[in-house]
Amino acid sequence: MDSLSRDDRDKHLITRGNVDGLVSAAVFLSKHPLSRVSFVTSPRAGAVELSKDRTSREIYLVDIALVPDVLRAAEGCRETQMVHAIDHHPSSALEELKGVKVVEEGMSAAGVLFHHLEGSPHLKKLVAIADQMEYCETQLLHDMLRKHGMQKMDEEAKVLDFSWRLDIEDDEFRLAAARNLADGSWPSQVPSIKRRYIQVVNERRWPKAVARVKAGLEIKGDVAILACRDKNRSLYGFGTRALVDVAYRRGCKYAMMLHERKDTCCVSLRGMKREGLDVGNFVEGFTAVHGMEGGGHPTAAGARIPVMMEHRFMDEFVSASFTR
Ligand SMILES: [Mn+2]
Repeated sequence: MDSLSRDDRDKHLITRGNVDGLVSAAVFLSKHPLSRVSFVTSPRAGAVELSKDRTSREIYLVDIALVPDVLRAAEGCRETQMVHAIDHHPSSALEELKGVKVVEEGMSAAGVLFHHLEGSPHLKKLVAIADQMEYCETQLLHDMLRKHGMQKMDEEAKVLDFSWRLDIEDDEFRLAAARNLADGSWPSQVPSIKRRYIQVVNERRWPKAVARVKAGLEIKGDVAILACRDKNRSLYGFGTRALVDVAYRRGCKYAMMLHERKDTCCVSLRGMKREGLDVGNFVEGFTAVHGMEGGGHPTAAGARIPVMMEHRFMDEFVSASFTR
């Protein structure tokens, strides 16, 4: 019963709730079946999970940007705890983190974790799905496309991506799904994943989300901007993915989604061009001056700002993006 050693419970994975995060969790659980897994929607939420954990000996942050909150939470860890930062985005804050740091660009975060943990070959197809969803043309993806065919890979990526969007808050589902995927199944072979996928398709959520984006989209320079009213918040679960899809087709290089909630405005930013403006840096700089908080990766970031600052944020981002 080696795999049931208590050592397993000493490990904690903190990652995102998207396909890259789900595959990361499957890779991790395949190595450490009894470990804890937390799915988070933002680096800040990751910092909260990290600061609540004072017992795990090894904590893996996978695809979590090292924003100040995260660094602070890591500093609060006990001497006996080791933080591993595994990412596919470079970060200047990396030096400030004590612990194990592995950053590899050009592949999914799940891919970085897979190589780092020397994951089992039966998970290659899943990691390839994560690479594909993250627009990374890796050798592994190439090999899996050759082995299984483009259509199969596309279908399976879509099944997994649609499934978690049925109920974006349902982390129980994510954990169960990752456990099932850990033994090497295709997403469509896992009944709970397949069922959710079919429901999302039947409810026509993707075309509805795209239509809603198209109806509300505003384009300024290279930036596609969508301001959501409260009830539209999640765009049927497709959120920034639907916005990025429409923005990309219209030739935009950046996408910005805003939702106002009372006197706070939540902003999500995406960059569709790798060599463009670093949106994480931009957000960090803006929120350092105007409050309240924000940060992220070069191509994906988020912030909470006072509603009064919304227009200023838009204008400053649009002009910053012009110069690039
Ligand atoms: Mn990422």
